[in-house]
Amino acid sequence: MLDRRKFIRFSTFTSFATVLGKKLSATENSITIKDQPLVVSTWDAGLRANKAAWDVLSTGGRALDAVEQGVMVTEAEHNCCVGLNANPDRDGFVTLDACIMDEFSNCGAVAFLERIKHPVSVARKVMEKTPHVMLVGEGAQQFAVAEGFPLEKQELSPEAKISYENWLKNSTYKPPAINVENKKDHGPFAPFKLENGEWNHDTIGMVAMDAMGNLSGSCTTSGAGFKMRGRVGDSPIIGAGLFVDNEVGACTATGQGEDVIRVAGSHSVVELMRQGLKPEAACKKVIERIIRIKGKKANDIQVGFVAINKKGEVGAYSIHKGFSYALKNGKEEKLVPAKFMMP
Ligand code: SD4
Repeated sequence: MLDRRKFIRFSTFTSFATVLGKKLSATENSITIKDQPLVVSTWDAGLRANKAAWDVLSTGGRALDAVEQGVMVTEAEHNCCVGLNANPDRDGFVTLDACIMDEFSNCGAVAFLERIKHPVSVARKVMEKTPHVMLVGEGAQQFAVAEGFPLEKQELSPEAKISYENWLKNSTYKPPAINVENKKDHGPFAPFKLENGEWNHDTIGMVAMDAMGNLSGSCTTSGAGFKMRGRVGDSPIIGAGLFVDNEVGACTATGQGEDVIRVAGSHSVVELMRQGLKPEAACKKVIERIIRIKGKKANDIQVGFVAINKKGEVGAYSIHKGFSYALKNGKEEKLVPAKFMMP
């Protein structure tokens, strides 16, 4: 039988759950609405992704569901660098990387995954249904199919076909250039500036806080365009492309994955927040660390971080001008240019 204290707590829980119209999976101790829900994600595609995340957050859903639903929007779009419609590797195959992490430090990832439309959802299945954190390549694909994900056709989207044919004319695999004015000259690593002067987005990373104040994050990408076959970047690496610590904050990264991995980027940002730095200051410190390591080569790469802390404060920083993040909460919805170290 329930004692009175337990009964009160239980009924508080159930009425809250009923008000929100959702089955809540959080423990009864965390049933306090102390924070407004919030979602941030990388680049302008984040604006559309945030809307789907907000549908979950604004109805009392879990941040984990929000960050999955959110980036699935981008995975299904036609763009250069996320999902099956993105640019292929140098052998002409689209290979995808993704990860997800929740408020309990559960995490799952897939890398070098082919012919599956929603890698982030496979990453979530890895987290929930296996004793592992990461599956790659053929094994990841087998697992996805066993879990009921359809195997899509192996074909390039019309846009990717054109990009790949253009790339094949020179097949350059030069170091990435950031200050280029058109697609033709860009190195294998996005982001790059379009002819209309806008920056193309690539990877989408998303971090969110739900109405319980719980944090989760996701990250999904096709990685670097025209990369070596088998290359995996930071995006599916927990601690590099994404890190969540429900006591402290969450961070995700975009840009040249090799240099994010080198400094365990997202984890480093969260650890700096743990030491008391605000999100922007923490992101800046890790960007400075990358620049210190790279020296002059930092001119040629872009890396950006965006982070939130447990208070719902948001911050971002990038090496170069041009990185922006999308933010949505109960009051506003906007694209915010990140501060940067170099023009
Ligand atoms: C990668 N970080 O695979 C990804 C790509 C990216 O901006 O975010 N580019 O390295």
